[in-house]
Amino acid sequence: SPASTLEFRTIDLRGRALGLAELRAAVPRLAPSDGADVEGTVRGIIEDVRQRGFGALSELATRFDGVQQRHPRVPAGAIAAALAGLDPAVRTALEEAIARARLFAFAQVPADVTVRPAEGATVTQRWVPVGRVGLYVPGGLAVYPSSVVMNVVPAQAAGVPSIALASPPQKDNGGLPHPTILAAAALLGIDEVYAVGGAQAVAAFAYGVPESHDDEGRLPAIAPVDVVTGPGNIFVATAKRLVKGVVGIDAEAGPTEIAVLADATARPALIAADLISQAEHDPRAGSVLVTDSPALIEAVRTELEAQAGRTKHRDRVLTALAGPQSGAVLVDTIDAGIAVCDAYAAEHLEVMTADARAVAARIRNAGAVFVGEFSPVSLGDYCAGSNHVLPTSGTAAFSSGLGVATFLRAIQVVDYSEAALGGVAAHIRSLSDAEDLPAHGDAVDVRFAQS
Ligand code: HSO
Ligand code: ZN
Repeated sequence: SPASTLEFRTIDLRGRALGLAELRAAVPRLAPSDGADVEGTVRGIIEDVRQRGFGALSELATRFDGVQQRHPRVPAGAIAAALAGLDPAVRTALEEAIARARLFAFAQVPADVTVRPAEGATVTQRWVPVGRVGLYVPGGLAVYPSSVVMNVVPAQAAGVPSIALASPPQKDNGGLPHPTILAAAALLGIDEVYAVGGAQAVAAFAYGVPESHDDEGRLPAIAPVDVVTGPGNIFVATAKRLVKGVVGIDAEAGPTEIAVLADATARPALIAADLISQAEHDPRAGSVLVTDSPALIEAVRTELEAQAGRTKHRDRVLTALAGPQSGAVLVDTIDAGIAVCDAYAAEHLEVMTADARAVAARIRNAGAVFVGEFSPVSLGDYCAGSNHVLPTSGTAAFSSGLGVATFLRAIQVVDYSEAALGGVAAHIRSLSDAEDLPAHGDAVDVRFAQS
């Protein structure tokens, strides 16, 4: 039941010297749901798509989306029409978002490196993009053209030659995906779009759908992809987990999170606005304030009460703020606050302290850090140039947000001359004998045997 008045708990860690494990247990966070309950259903859908191809996709579109569909490929004309119908202000904003995201993504493309361990010997790390990517774009409550930008731009900057997009068919849009999604695809130059939702889209991308024929003629194939990215509900997340290994996937995104590390100099109205902005996504979203100032907590609480009362998605926001995944964490010092933030490893961390830049530089675990009062998370969600697909649920401790690297592999290229191989032949012999794999040494020695 949605909360009607503000609840936002305080966790008081003052006077307690907690280690990392204790801090991780103390910070507000939902226990991750592993999707075990929907796994059976999702397995069934994946198998069905693998075995019956377009027949299965068509039946699932009727069952889950309420649309009749012969083939899910969105016609080029429909994509062009969606762009023509896009609000000009949204178009201009998306174009600016794309330009800034491209600036950052193209700058990330890593250079190949070559070392020369000896005369006549080189070892190279050569970066190669994956051949094909499938991007899933949800179509339910959350229709995010900005997420199309954030997924497509790094794949294009990486040089991925083939990018396909799937998004659920909409009953009230003639069985096409949401027009804003189609328009964003058009702006990015993506013309391969499928009206397929949920686990079936992930299955179609992972295994491909072979060409087939029906009474009306040919049903062209969907080629399998190498990497599936994009957010989605529990069915999509479970499907991605199940096809992982067959294809690469981006991180399994949990509910979005914001942490704000602030001292008494911060402006409570800004902190409250930013906590609400991410709580707006999802009743399970996490909004966390970490501070050494009890007075700030009270002031933020007052602001949350006032601002939440007049925000559009009030019920969702109040539910998120009241949840065990949200609250204020009170610490003795900003140094202790940094330790709390590193233990929490937020998807988004805002730093609003007297010397925000210096504090931000000391943060080790976060998906993205937003420095000072003019760098809110909303900026990063749309127009900063940074990517908004970021590690959630503490996974920022070991993983990174979406970027060019998501779509690249490093191939190691070994190129030795005869003399260079001769220079290490005795070492290879010693090591192969030590591992009781003498044929390894033989494979080198045979090259130097007189015949
Ligand atoms: N804050 C979300 C991304 C988003 N916000 C999309 C608005 N649209 C997760 O980083
Ligand atoms: Zn957001």
